[in-house]
Amino acid sequence: MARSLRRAVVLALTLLAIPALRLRADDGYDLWLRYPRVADAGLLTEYRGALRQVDVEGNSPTLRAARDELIKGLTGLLGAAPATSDAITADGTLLVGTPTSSRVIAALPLAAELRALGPDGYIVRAVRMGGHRAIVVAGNSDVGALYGTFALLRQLQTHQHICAVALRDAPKVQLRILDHWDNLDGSVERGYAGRSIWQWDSLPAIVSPRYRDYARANASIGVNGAVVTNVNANARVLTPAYLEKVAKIADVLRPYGIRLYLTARFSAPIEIGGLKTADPVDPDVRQWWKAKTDEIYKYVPDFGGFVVKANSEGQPGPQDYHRTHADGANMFADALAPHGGIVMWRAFVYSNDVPTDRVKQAYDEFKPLDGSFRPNVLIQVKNGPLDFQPREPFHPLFGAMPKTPLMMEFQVTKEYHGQDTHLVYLGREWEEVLRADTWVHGKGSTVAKVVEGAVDHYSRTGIAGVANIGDDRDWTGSQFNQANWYAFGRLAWNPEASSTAIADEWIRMTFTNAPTAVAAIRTMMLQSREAVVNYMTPLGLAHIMATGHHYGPAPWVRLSRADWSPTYYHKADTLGIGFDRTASGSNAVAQYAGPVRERYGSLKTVPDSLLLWFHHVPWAYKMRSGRSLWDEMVFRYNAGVDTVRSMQKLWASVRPAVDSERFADVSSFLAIQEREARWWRDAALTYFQSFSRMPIPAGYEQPAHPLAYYQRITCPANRDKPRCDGIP
Ligand code: BDP
Repeated sequence: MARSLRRAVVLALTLLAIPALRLRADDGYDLWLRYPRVADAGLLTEYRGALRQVDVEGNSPTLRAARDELIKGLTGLLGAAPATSDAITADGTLLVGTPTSSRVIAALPLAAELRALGPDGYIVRAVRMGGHRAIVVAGNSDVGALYGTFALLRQLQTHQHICAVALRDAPKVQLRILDHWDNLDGSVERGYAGRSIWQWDSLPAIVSPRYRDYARANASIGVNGAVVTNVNANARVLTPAYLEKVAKIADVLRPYGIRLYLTARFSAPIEIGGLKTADPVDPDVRQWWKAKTDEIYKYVPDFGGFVVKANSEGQPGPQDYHRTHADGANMFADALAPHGGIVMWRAFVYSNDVPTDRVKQAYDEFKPLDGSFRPNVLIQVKNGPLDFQPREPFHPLFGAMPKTPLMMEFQVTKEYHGQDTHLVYLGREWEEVLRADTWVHGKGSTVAKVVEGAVDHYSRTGIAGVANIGDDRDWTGSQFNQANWYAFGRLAWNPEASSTAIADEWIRMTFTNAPTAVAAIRTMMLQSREAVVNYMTPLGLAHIMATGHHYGPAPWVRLSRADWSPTYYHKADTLGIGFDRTASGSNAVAQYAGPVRERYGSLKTVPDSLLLWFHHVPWAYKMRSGRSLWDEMVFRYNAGVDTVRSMQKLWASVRPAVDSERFADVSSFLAIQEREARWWRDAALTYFQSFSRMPIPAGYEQPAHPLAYYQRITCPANRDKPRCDGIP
């Protein structure tokens, strides 16, 4: 409410300030599928000539979806609906289908090339047929043809020539899945975009049209799975009343090639099954899950499977019965296998009694289980060993379980990155992790290659992203958060893709093709990740966010449980700061392969960006820049604030190219970000200064308030809205 009011005020002021509005106000609902008319006259002529008529051969729900999208897209982009046809009768036909749905496509000389691309691959190519110029969009499967359709539309949306179009692509990862941390009461854990889009109360009677737009958006970026419930699971979703609702959602997602998955609460046999135990080796428990799984497939015949969070943060799991993660995962795997379903078992675990460095625990628990999981189990591993921080080293499990498919888990929702308001393009962060070299089989065994199965030859591969989607009109709580949804899909499709190229595409499809504006917005996006690292957790700091909501700074917090406490993570004292994870400390660095271990383990070679993650360093330590560690910290915190200011300037420069509503929206959020970057900087520096006892060098802005002031600032515990009391 507060946010929509603020937006309305900002918009009204903007409207008053701009005498002639050239661009239609836009609330962002259409995401990157906006299809505005192509303004460049030359391109428009080219497109109209090449796409006079559309011939989608086949009538499956998926091919119908492709036809609908083409008509919508071309009508918008070209200014008039294309003719439809069922034959190539003239120059300028767009032919879409598969070798099965279309005899013409089957007869084209690209069959073998197409087959090599696998079920989801496609070819989009300018060809001549019967003396006529045509463009073919061919997939091996209907969904492949749908992906090809979106690829062609992307060419038009980003103003590429298509006369000689020649695209060929296939995903490098099989499972490209969005995880919704959505609860059955409509709330979203770590959601900053309103309520859940799944309207459980009105399902199955009412099927919101939004589900289809959600599916379209996902298909356009290659996402092919949706886990619709929170990892902190509720067994009720497995009851018939809910399965009926679940089935309705699955029906809408299916034509778009998206399978539905559910989270399984480990104790469901007790909670809804009336059993006394949930022990995974108990025959009654196993039979219960088998029957429950069979029942789910009656509602959703292509049900994808389960995600399970077990023995983590208080969730029930096999260890409650002195069984292993493998015993637990395999029980589900056995129930799912006859139907072709899979289990995504999360490795985000840490013990309740804090025996050791928290970042070591997932590796310690899972590595010994390598080889003991069923073939339809994937272990889902967060990108870093802690918890979705602005910067972490890659998780040491990647590369360490050659016999078990590991899938990547990214967090698209920005729990630890300023949530809805701060502009942070996560494509940059994910690219950094994916390109990190594990060195498990020598140089080039990057995390991307591990996840693709190219290092250990996994039979199943996957990437999951914790969704940032809610029922806000703009879907993601801010215009720029849409870019993270987009980048997630594109990187899941190809983990080796460039985050810069992805940003470029997204900007062109979402905002404008005007070259100077594209360049300005791209610069903002590419800078934004390092900015947030600098103003929140520079030099390898982590988890110094306030407890609970994780929004603002609170490095001073010390809780009864050490490994939930910021003080545990930064370990600042009068001598220095940082977590010693070398052999003289927790030795977490030993979980990495030789060359990585050596690089991170030595002060001489550890990159500045991870210095305090691995080392406890004296305040006066001389950095590569020549500054002392303390001065470097001051420098970085200030650089973070300065970058946000330069992002504001860049955004101001694109005003003529962006519609007023979204322009105002982003401007107001950038103003919040600038203020809160200062809040972060000043709170962190005044606190750390109480240990370093060194001055903030002249030339830098001095904190406006004493430490006690920052310590008094409070935010609502469950903040869907960014208002905290007392931010200076
Ligand atoms: C943490 C979140 C918590 C999640 C948990 C998880 O704060 O809400 O339940 O991750 O991934 O980052 O299970």
